[in-house]
Amino acid sequence: MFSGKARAYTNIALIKYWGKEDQELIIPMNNSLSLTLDAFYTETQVIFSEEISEDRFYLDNQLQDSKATVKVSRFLDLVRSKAHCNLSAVVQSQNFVPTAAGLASSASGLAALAGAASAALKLDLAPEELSRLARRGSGSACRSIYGGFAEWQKGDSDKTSHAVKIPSAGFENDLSMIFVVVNDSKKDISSRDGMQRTVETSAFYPGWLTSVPQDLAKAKKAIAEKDFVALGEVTEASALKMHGTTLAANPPFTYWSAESLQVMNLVRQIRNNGLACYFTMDAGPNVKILVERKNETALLQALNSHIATQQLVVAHAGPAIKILTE
Ligand code: 2P0
Repeated sequence: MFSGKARAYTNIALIKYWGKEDQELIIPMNNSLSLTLDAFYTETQVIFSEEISEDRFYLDNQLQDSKATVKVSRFLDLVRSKAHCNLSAVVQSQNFVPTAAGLASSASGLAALAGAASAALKLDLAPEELSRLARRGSGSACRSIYGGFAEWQKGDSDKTSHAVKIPSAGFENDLSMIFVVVNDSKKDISSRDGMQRTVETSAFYPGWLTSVPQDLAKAKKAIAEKDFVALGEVTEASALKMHGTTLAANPPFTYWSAESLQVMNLVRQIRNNGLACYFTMDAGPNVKILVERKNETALLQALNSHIATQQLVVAHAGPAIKILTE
């Protein structure tokens, strides 16, 4: 029996990943930059054993169906092949999220799975190798190997596409991210399907790709100079550009709901009143607001009269993946 356990934290991209150059290897079309957060994480234990004949996957103590299990099995196959192991595994995953409002993340989930499975089979991977492995499960997971700021360098092969830590002299500890959980009645389009449709059909996609290098450079300069306003501006711009591409896809789609727009407008209004804060959004209707930690309470007060407290989740910079002893 070979057992390993890991805890990985989710990350939110400030410069977004949107589109794949290679769908099988998950090589992205552009570099991205993220902040790992403390509020949401996944703990996963993987036990490879001769006593079972097929993989079993439990999420939050519930045995998952064959569709969810196949995804985990495919990922485990990568780890098994690296370790020359043909044992089946029991995977137990727990998502730790402050509310039950659909905030579970594939980034923390696949990073934790990569960490636990590779630890179980004693692969002893360096961070960049673990990042490469996590990337094969879900692109954004490769950034959750690191605490604080990380950049996923797209590279051009399985070997060269991985995340690296961005030196920041602790700037991430000056920041807060407030999640605004909004309701959405629309049917979901997974980020995997959404980004692929955008790459293949959106008239705006070439514009997105052209703009990323400048935005990435701005974000890295802002981090180096601890310039919150510059980082906030480019974060919001990157999200708006990414979401702009989906409107020109065929068929067109958007992850925004009416409530998302209301929250975005509220953020602009609060900013116009003198409190520096900036929004970002991912493949769903929730809005995340970046603010300096010293202004976190003031922002929560400003949001208070418009948004119910239960809809707000406060996060700060989180740590790197941790391999846990059982
Ligand atoms: C990001 N997103 O940079 C972007 C912005 C959503 C919007 O990475 O297909 O679950 O597994 O590589 O990583 C979410 O997509 O997609 C994502 P796959 P993933 O965070």
